[in-house]
Amino acid sequence: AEPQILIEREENIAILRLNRPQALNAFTADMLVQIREALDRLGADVGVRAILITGEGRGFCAGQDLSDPFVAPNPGGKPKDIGHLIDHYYIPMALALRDCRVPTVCAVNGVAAGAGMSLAMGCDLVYASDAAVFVLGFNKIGLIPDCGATWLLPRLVGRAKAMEMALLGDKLSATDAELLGLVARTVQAEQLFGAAKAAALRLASLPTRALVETRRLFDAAQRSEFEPALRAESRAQSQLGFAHDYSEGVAAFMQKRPPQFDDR
Ligand code: T3D
Repeated sequence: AEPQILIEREENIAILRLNRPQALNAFTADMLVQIREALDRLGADVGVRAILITGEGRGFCAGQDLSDPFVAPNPGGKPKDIGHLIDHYYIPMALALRDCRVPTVCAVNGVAAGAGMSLAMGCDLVYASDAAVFVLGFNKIGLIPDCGATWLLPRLVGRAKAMEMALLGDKLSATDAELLGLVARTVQAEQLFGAAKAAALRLASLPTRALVETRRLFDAAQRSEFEPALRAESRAQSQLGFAHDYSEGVAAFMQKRPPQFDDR
């Protein structure tokens, strides 16, 4: 059988491709495990300084594979426990993405539906092809947005739009997604991969540890008052101040040369 994800290395970035194009890269349980393992493994590899996630074929990811016997309801039979799938497969993947030790870039090449949209939203930098479409779709199958969507979507687009997308489940074009702040940038389809790769390479040249701390503090600040956020910044800054990348960054600036960052 074809591998469900493909991993390539290019310079100091890793490219992770969802590879079930015939089903618009819908997730199977195996695939979720493989994505989680890849994020952990690549994030721990000092040769990898950014991870680019994209989909093979015309779709990015259609969310849970609804024909997977693991979850597909079997009329008349015993109902399946979706909670088991969420707890053991989706949550570990969502946490691996949130805690990834290098920055992540998503190139949304086509439709991102259900948990596929959550995967995209969970990445640090999201670029979308002008052919991409975003749809939660959970409402149509009697479920709630998951894989972090209830947390991520209202923060990205605000409650009003998040409610509209979740309750009505309409498709959003890439252009609208950019206007709403759901993606950082929309790029012409032919240029998407190149633009996302260039961004990943740029991230790879920057101080990884500081970038990952920035993600952590942005997320933490969402749950915090202003003053605790100031204190958390101070603690993180103090740690970073003792680290190599800070001395290297300042030295490189003073000596007018490119920096060589390597903290993790
Ligand atoms: O158990 C649980 O469900 C819990 C887990 C929750 C996490 C979730 O992600 S739930 C949400 C699951 N996803 C969806 O509900 C989306 C279902 N798909 C669609 O609504 C549409 O396919 C799209 C809007 C994504 C794209 O539409 P379109 O018209 O571009 O393509 P299509 O013709 O519908 O799909 C192309 C093929 O992919 C088709 O197969 P075929 O006919 O060519 O053999 C279609 O069946 C297949 N496909 C699309 N999405 C899925 C899928 N196969 C399995 N699972 C899918 N999710």
